[in-house]
Amino acid sequence: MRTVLVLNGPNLNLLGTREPSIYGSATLTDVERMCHDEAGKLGLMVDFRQSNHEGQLIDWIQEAGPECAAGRLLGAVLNPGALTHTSLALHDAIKAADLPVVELHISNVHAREELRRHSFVSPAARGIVVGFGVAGYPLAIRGLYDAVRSAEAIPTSASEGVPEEHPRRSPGGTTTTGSTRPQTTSPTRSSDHHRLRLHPETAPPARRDLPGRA
Ligand code: DHK
Repeated sequence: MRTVLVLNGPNLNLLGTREPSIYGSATLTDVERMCHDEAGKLGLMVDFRQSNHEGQLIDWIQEAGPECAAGRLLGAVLNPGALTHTSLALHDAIKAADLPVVELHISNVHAREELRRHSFVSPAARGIVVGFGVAGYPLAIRGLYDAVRSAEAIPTSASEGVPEEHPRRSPGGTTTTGSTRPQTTSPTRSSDHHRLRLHPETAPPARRDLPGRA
């Protein structure tokens, strides 16, 4: 069973009492429970952590890279707290680890002070969830799961015809495989590859002609 890492940065240990008009009344323990509930529905485990220290978050991201490459970790949901707006080092760590990350903010940072509108993390993130309160955590887990599964369903040119284990592209352009991840699709013929480019759960609905149009 694969794990999703959920990382929380500075001051998020104070959730529940910290500026509740902005961050709500749920505690970080409540959020952890929500993450476990959502991950359970997806057949994932959760590794939920919080630190007030930038270096600790960077160490965890660095350690997550090989776990992800080995197929034991799906990726990470990261609420970097205020480090969002200051930390090029977090950006670099995500890139260096080649880690799929969903950046998450409880509040809508774009509707707050100007200084919260810039994120060093966003350019390194696979996706961003902003402004849904703590309900964003399960949304981010779901989004990460769908994004990673969609990417895994797209064969690389190096993997054409070798589909039993879904390869993951490593930074050097070679591929690594992980055998522990849950597989819901298993392309066995090259003719299946085109069909798998859009994951059924994430594919946009079929376009319908507007009423009255020929
Ligand atoms: C949390 C923080 O601690 C702030 O520094 C960010 C973010 C916003 C949040 O909304 O989760 O600016």
